[in-house]
Amino acid sequence: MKEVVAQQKPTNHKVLLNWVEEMAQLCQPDKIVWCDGSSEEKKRLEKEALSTGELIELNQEKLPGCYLHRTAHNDVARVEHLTFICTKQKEDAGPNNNWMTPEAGYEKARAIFKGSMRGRIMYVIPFCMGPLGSPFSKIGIELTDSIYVVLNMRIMARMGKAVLEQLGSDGEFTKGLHSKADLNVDRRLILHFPEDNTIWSVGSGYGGNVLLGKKCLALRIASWLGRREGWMAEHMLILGIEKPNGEIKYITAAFPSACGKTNLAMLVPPKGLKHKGYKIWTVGDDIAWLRIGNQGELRAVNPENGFFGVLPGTNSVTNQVAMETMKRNTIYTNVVLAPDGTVWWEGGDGNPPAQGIDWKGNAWRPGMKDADGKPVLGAQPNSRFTAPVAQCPTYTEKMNDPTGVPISAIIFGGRRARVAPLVYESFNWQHGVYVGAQMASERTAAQVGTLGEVRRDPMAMLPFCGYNMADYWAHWLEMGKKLSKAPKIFHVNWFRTDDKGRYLWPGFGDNLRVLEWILGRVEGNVEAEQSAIGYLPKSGSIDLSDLPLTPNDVQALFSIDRKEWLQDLKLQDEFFATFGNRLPIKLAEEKEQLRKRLNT
Ligand code: OXD
Ligand code: MN
Repeated sequence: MKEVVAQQKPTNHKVLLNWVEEMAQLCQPDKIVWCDGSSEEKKRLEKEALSTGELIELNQEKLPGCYLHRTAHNDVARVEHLTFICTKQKEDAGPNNNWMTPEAGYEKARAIFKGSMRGRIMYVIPFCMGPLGSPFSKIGIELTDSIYVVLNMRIMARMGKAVLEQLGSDGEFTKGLHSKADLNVDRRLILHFPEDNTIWSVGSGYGGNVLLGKKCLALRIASWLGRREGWMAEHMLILGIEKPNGEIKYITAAFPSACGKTNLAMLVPPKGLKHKGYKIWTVGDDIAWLRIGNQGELRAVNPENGFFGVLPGTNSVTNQVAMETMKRNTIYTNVVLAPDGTVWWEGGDGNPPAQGIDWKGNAWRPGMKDADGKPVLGAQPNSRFTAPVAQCPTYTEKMNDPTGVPISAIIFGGRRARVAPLVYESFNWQHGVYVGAQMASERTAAQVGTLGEVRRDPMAMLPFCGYNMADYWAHWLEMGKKLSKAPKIFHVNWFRTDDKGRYLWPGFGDNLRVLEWILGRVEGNVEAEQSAIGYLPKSGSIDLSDLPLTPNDVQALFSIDRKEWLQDLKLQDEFFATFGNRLPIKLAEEKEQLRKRLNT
């Protein structure tokens, strides 16, 4: 190591200083740089990244402050098969996680980290998930050899000097170590050591694997901390619905990755409902930290400070608010670079450029085919934008409220062509927890694997629950007992298709129609019908005016096919059985009661 300490140390936190020193001994960087979060630092890092090609400058007139980044071709999504929870006991990680002992994890990863930062700088990023000083918030330190990571973390979290000040000389923090190493997939590991409050990520440069505040801390480690400390970390958007009388109700919604959380969080009221005067406020699009408030209500904070959203399919019709948000100060990852220095992606606005450079850095034309005759995509299907939440036209200062926002309803939802109806309400909290626990969804491009395959994804947390999911469900049930004003729990499915595979529901802005029904149920002023699976909207209780739906479509959207549900229950049986006797008895009972109702 040429120069271990390049700056005056900006902290006297001994544990932190010793740990940075120890990690530097392991990774052998040429230099250590403590990030202060200043705009000078941002400029310096951008300049450096431009000089190495880590960033490409976009047209600064059309996209001020925007840059393009390309990942390695083999490094475009989260790698669930290389993501591990390292606990002393295998049962504590549960069948929902890949597991290693902490000793094995540290040993394997240490061999890859060893000397991995030679010739590179190790950046020390102090960051805070949640508003600084809020009782919800947690501090982390990420050590990384990637400027892309530093610049993304600047957007995604509160970071820099103020965080070190908050940490003081002995505050607790999550220790995150990241190195790109050689980006070799055979030497890639995303390891979590919840018993040590530590994350080690090596061999990747893709956001979901390396922005350690996001999935690794704010979900996997935080879910573990939440159980210990009596709160919850969830894969949920948070939005406020302002009614014409000015009252705002907040809801959270858990959908699996790339199933429209960002779109719902930024919903624009559709033409047909505009006259009703609803306004939507975006508090968060991916993660919610939930605590019980003084009045026994559930309160939510978005721990993040930016969006890391999926681009393909995002356009001015599907998400006008996101398009506005990413017009400046945005990092685009893995999209087409047009000759005029702007960017394009499949399902984006306007026509593709007649020629451009694709996400792999190759010359690209629309309609190109590969050697097998398959279309060559210009943008990677999991291409992303990173943009500050504060740039969102539906941004609300409530995002910085240290006490969070009160939650009136929790929505679970998956991407399912069949089985689940458009919306239903659970009978009560316990039944709602079961509804979340049996969630299933088709696999998307956000994780490596077979697209479209249906898998159970309880609470949309399968890839993110940092401990045994059976214990996580028990924690949900316990939280319900402590909530004297528990939110109602609903399930939605925007993705139901007809026999020809056509989506039955228009989705996007029109999802407000379903949210309106949900609010009505919360306030007790719309009607529902009891069914075997929960409360369904009574005919006419959801405003479907001006929608091009045939009576058959409506029937199909709200129908429950008992045979399909009973078949699905068999898959639930298999899934729940993997948790053995750790499965809370109450969930097994809910499942059997559903079977009984379906058979009656
Ligand atoms: C995400 C994901 O990036 O869930 O939010 O993969
Ligand atoms: Mn997500």
